[in-house]
Amino acid sequence: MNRLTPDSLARSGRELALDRAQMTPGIVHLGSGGFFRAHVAAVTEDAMAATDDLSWGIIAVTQRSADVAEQLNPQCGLFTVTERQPDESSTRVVSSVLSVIDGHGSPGAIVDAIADRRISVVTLTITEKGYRFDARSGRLDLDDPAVQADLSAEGGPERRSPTTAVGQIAAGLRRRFRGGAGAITVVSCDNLPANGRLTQTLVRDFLAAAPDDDDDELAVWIDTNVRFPSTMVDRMVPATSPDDLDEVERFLGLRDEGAVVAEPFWQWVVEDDFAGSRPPWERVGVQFTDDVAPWEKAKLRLLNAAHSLLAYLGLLAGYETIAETVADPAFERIAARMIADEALPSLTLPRGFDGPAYCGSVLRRFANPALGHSCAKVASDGSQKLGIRILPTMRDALARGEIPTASALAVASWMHRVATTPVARLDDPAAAELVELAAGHEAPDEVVSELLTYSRVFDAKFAANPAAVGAIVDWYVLIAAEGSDGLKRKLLS
Ligand code: CS2
Repeated sequence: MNRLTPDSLARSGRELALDRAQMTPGIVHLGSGGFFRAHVAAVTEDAMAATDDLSWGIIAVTQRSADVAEQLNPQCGLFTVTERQPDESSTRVVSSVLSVIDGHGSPGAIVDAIADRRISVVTLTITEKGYRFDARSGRLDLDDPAVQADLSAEGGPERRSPTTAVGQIAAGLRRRFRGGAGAITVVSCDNLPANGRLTQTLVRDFLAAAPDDDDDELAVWIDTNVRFPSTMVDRMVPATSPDDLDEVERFLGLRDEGAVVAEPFWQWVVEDDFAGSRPPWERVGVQFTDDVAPWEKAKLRLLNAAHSLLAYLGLLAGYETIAETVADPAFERIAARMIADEALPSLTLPRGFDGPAYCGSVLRRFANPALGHSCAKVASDGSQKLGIRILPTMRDALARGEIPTASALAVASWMHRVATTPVARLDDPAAAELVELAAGHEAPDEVVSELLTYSRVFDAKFAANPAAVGAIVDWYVLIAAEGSDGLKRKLLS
């Protein structure tokens, strides 16, 4: 097998977009999954290529497994991104990643990388659960075993190797402060509201819980030298399948074990609040703004909410992908209703943002059959997603005196999945607790009321709202009694 590397690529007559000999590291990226490769890494390559500023090479870090390091390091960081549309696809080689640190095997190297004075930006795509925060308070979850392990390590966070992203950033900042390495900006790129503010709070919480002698000076240094801008990121990136790898190999004549596929669309809105220099991302279409909140909110409540609803409905009906699910008229109709009638009225849209057009484009993007975005992937980690994507819309609608029935279906179909899926197959960090809550209950109203006691997702006021609970129970009763066929009949009636 002839692997993708700079040499093999050159031998095949293709050129990289960047002069790798001149490229120096400027970014450390935590969480190097497909989304990072198709979004942050590709956009950063474009920005370097457009400006000849080659100081933004990326040191990528994997957090949970060595896979990406094993895929990309033998390829000197190179990988392909294949953009898929219904009737065409195009593949490019991305060369902005210099190397990958296996955070699992050598977590200390991550702290070293963040403390490197050539680095002035840390980007993160670690998914919702990677933040290890308590959604009720928006604070670091001090009961989380991994957080506890990072905090209790002998000698404080700098003299050992934290394994959580927040612990790594905190230790890296402490080392930068002590080593005089200069200002740095931490850019969260996960689907969380106010993701920058959240990251800042969690890093502060971590440092407060791991006190050291120079904490007062460190806190002042962080306030002056570290920024945590919020961002809104968007691009659908399904898991890469073995067929995808074979297709890229046929196209390139080289084997790329780190290949990713993505939809053509991407968007990145970034709060313009950086401590030092930053990549010239604005040159290639990244939008900088003073206020990202309306963008984040709109994307979470429209795109991500509809995605989650369709994922649970798709699993219920036995569909493999989001595209198949949204092609079902019953499901397309309820998703459209949820975002247009329930979510949109709850939003203050950013200037220039056409709400109805956005809703239409989201459903069209979902319908891209070439993407193969699995329902299972989008349905994963529901306990981390529903409270952010669905419940705020429901609360706002209830406050307006409306009953958000379409959003209630997202909750009911998630609950039905929790109650009917073996714990080992429920891909969710709270799987064991959720399944235990539902266990032993058959009656829909009991299952619903048990799951509503899960306070990391549902607050007591919501759980006691008769209109919300009634709407969820009604859907649950229908699903339990008549399955997806009965549900579809109802949705089309
Ligand atoms: C999806 C997102 O997996 C999920 O939960 O809703 O990853 C979605 O594809 C992206 O946010 C699109 O930008």
